[in-house]
Amino acid sequence: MNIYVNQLGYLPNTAKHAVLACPPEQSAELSAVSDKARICKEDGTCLLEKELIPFGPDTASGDYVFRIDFSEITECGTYVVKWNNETSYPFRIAPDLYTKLNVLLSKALYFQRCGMELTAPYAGKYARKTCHTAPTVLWTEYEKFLNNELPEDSMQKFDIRGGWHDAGDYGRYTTAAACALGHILYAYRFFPDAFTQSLNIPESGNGIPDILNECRYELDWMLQMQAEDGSVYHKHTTKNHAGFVMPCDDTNQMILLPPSSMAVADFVATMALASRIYRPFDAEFADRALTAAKKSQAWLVAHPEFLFEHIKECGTGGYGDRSDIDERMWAAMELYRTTGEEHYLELARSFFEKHPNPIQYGWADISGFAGWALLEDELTLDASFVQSGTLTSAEQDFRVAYKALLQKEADHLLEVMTSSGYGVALEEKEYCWGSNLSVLNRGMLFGTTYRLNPKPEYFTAVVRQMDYLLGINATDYSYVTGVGAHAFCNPHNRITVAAHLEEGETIPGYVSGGANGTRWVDPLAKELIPEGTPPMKCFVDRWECYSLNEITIYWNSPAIFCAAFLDCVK
Ligand code: 9MR
Ligand code: ZN
Repeated sequence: MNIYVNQLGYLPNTAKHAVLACPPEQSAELSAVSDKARICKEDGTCLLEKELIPFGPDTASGDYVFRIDFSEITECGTYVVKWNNETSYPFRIAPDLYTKLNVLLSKALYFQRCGMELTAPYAGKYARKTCHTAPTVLWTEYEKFLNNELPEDSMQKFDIRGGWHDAGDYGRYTTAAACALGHILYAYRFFPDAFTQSLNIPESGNGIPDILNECRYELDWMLQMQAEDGSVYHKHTTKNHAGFVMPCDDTNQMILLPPSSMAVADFVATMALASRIYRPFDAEFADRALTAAKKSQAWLVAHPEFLFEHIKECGTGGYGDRSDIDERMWAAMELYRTTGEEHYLELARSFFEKHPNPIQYGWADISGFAGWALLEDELTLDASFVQSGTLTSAEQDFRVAYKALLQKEADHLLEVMTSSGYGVALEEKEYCWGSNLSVLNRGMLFGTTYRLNPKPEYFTAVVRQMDYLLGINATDYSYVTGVGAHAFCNPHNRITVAAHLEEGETIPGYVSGGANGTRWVDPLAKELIPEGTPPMKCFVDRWECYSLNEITIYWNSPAIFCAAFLDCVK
């Protein structure tokens, strides 16, 4: 039996729940105990006694679940939940929990930086040497290069540097980068007050919010991924993943893999969005980003077909896709929002009509970002924000259609959430590789819906998704390193593995991929997790388990969005 709490804690005025779970065979015994749950302060004084709320069997975890609601406690402090002889991990109630979480989540991106030395003033004991600065070659010339079949001077070499390592590997992938930047730039656009803290990075103090400084590091790399003709390379990696060595010791040849239409469209969208966001701080960069976006948009228009070649000889991340409608929709929508030119809106609408459910926020389907662009002025909490241009009837129409879809999806997901004993808006079949991204995507969707239609249920739904991430899940872990009394601490991250840190030590602020019921191809996960384990429990905190416990930039980024929402939205 276990009592699960949000190990980070709870905001004073939001919904607070804990979950008491046991194996189904103990449920009768548990129901017979008439004890109430007690919410106690650190010194043992109990503030509140609450009846357990029986939920019953929870399919995703296989547990029999009771819930404890203690929303009425609003006093700041450190608490535990007790029931019978069980005690939860301690947690806090405080107004700034999500501000602090956001700093950690954002600073983790600094630790992903490639192509520069991380020095002690910013990286502390995780300081490390520079990496991946040697020239890159094209995949089409790579074999010849290796076999010395091409004279040195006829090779095309590219000096591409910087960006964030994607994950526990050292690759850099355009669509993954766009996904992370989309979450973060919109988090900043909608909730700028959540980003006033210093991240203690080399650019700190330059008058630009640090979150934008950090994103700029990725944007500058992305700009280099644009080819002469306006297409954009899909990825920039070695042929195979490096071993578990420090990035500076990964000296394998870097390669540029061929463009994909998703990469081009994502590039257009990200640059058009960045152009708007950075304009008040750096007009030169804003112009450059927009020019780059338009150049790639011209390529997209000239190449209306879906383009993606899965190159199986290259063993790094695939980031394959089956459709580029969502990316093209996002690109057109961002260009419309940045330039005000009507034809982009029409183009975006034409892709919208072709998309069955354009409200996704993951790397494979980023259609929801187009919705954020469409509704930007309605979603932002930035008091100084002024939407340029007038609202045409075509746009008005589009907004009505989009909002109806969003509302429908949010209501459907509320039902999914209500059918989970743990309050997570994930169906049993949705615990796949990176399930925490799906959880956080739902958090972002609820948050977006709440801003348009402030029903308390949507707000609480955002809280519940973060509760899941931070400890109210059947694994007993907080899925953010360094956050909570029992946070996972063995991420699949080459840097922390190669550094041979002490037991339990790790760089804070990383989000784990989370439970993965599909068991996939990961040998240790398969060995350690018995067949038939309920999906929410398919997790082990072992660094070898790449399909469970890797970290990525786009698992941190939606957490940044949700944390910023909870920090600012009342
Ligand atoms: O996050 C990706 C996940 O959704 C996919 O199922 C998985 C297999 O294709 O790949 C994940 O992405 C990995 C990427 O390919 C390479 N860098 C690490 C990423 C996280 O595991
Ligand atoms: Zn690197």
